[in-house]
Amino acid sequence: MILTVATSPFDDQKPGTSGLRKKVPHFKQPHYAENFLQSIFDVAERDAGATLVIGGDGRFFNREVIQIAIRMAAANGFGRVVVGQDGILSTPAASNLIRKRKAAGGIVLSASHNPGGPDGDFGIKYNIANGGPAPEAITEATYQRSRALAEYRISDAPAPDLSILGETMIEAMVVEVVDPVADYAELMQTLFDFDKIAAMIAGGFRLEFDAMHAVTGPYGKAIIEGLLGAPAGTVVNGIPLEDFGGGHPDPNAVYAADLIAKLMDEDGPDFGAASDGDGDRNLIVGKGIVVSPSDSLAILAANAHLAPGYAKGIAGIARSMPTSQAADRVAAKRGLPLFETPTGWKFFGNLLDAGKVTICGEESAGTGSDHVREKDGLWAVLLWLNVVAERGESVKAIVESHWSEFGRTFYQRHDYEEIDSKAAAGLIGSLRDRLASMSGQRFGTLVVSEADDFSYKDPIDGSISTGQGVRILFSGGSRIVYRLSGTGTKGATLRVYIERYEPDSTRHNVAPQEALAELIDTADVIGEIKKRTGRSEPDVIT
Ligand code: G16
Repeated sequence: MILTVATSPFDDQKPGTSGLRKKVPHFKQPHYAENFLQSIFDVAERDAGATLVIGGDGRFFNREVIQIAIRMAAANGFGRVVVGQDGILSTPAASNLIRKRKAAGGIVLSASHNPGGPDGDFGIKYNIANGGPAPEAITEATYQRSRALAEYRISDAPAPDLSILGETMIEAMVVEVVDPVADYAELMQTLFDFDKIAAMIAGGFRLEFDAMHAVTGPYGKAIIEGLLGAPAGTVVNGIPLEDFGGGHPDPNAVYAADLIAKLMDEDGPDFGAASDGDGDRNLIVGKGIVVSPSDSLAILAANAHLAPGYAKGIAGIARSMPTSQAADRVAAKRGLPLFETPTGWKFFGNLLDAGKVTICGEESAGTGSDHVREKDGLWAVLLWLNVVAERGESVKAIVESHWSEFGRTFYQRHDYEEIDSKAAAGLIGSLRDRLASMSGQRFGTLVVSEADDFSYKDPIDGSISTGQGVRILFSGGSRIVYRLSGTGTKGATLRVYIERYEPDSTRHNVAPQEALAELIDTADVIGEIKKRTGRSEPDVIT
């Protein structure tokens, strides 16, 4: 029976950079998840009997909300739900299924790289029919709907057992439980030269993939150990756990320190990689070198044609504004269009749909292509492996030859986490107030050439997004960018992005901290970070 349940609106269901993310206890409030799901169903466009894809990264509370989502989908006119076995789907695999099944959209349950567990984070994201995150117009409409919601609809029938593959019914809706890996693995085989990579591995190339006890464990095992024939044990932390084993499933220098240490050892593997909670981020480490995400985007864009799926070349490149300008230099040299978008994968969707770009990426460890409409961690790992196999060079050699061809863009992101929200707003507000007088000001050897608050007009649908981050540009191409994260769940996180271009290859062999020293000091002077936040050091540098 379909029930209509009376509810009261919550005032804090505004989606951030990527869906609604809150602490688990917050999500556990009565009606909280139901209200947000009903708000999505009320604004999401679909025909009667449409298909909905549902999956999540397996974190704590995933099972409960999947059951609720299925029972609500049955009460909201969907004809079929396609759900990953045990409720598991990586974010890129969900994107692929939405596209392949011509679904009206998908619900992805994840808080990405944020920690999980009873006091950890949880999230709900809605993806549209192209497989990508809902654009701002839809997330805003969802928020407005959530503020006025008075009731939601749900079936009182229990959702089916999600451990069994196959079809069952709930009300008039089919629930189809699918293997979470199969379609995704099939797609990867259309893009990359699996034989060539497998031959490289059989020839003694050693690799390690850290799934961080998150969703990519089964994907990594099936693809890297299964299809590519890497020895058992190549995928470490490969069993998805509800609390990620107590770890922080964020593939960066802090949380993937063990993997990085192995790659810095002469006797260690040749190639290391990691992915995050929901499988859309990636970390690439070569022997003796950690590849910065912005460099990875530029290098993959410059080499993608070496993989069969991109042999015809790429149409263009898109990067989020805070991502370094390394990719711009590839685009300029290769005569390709380059698009600079606000932070958030949702801004790439229209460009990909219109065929304007093939490769997209972000400084936040995300790279992807037009094969789905999400960033894709394993895809990046496989493209890197394909490039390494094709070039027959080490990761380090490939990175260094890229720098000598295009110049090196030194880059760091400094995160100040859980700072006071008012202090954070004050810092950004003060920067905005000073923008008009900034041009021409000198800080040591640095002269400000331009300063603005980034806004973006989508070239396809004309929508405008303002207030996307304060940019201070210096003559010579250096930059400092300040913005507040849209994915945190406690206080505010200030992100400061710092970059400097160095064309001279005799000066490439310097640590970023050293190459960026003057800009790092200047970031504090201009941003008044210590004074306003009381913090003398960032919590994380990536
Ligand atoms: C999400 C978005 C990304 C964004 C990242 C960081 O990634 O999909 O586009 O770059 O958050 O956003 P912020 O700087 O606002 O915290 P994920 O992997 O968390 O879904």
